[in-house]
Amino acid sequence: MSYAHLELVSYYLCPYVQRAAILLLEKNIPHQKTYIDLANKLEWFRQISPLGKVPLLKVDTEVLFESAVICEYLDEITPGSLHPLDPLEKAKHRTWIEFGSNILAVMAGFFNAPNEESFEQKRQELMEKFAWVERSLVTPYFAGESFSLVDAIYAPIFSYFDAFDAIADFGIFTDTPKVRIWRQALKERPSIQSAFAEDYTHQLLTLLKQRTSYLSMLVLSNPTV
Ligand SMILES: N[C@@H](CCC(=O)N[C@@H](CS)C(=O)NCC(=O)O)C(=O)O
Repeated sequence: MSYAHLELVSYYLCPYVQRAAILLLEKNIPHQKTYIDLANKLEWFRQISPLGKVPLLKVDTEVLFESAVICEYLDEITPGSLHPLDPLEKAKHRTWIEFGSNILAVMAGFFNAPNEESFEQKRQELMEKFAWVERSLVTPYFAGESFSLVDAIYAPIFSYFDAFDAIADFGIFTDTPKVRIWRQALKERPSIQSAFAEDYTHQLLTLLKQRTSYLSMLVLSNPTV
């Protein structure tokens, strides 16, 4: 199969970038990766990124942005769609992809909460979100035995929780046994294992230590992390 020249413009710890990285590996698509420093956005990046965000996918001379769109494109240019064929089922999968982005936004609040009260509020919100996911999950993957796009979207969410688990048990998945099974199945998937560097959790914890949030205070006061 021949493809256009694909270049994923990335940032090392970005969960949205990781979605596209998983798709590229899952579907065995030749590509190049370019890492940028989001704290120091270079002019070439500003010129091609309408939102100033990663990921971007350069497709020959064209540029795509927004991770969910990039993932759908990568799925469509390769055989064997990771979306259901039935339009209603496909639409349902897309709604859960959107929900995954919503979870990431709450996670950013959890990561950056300035005090215990707002941290607890975000923790509760995350538990509510995963209770919704629990009701729609089949397992071992989102829709059962077949890996789908929704799986690629949620894997980076769970990778962030690997870092949070190293700090303490925040009990977010205590009441969602199916989500726990799903998380484990994703962790064992080769494309997902290859998408994350071995020191991903360590890097994430290092980033967290540089913040001034309630969670970073918890990391700094935990001698085992
Ligand atoms: N909705 C976007 C979100 C991407 C996003 O928020 N990327 C972050 C890094 S994880 C970013 O580039 N932030 C840079 C900035 O906001 O200046 C997507 O799904 O691609």
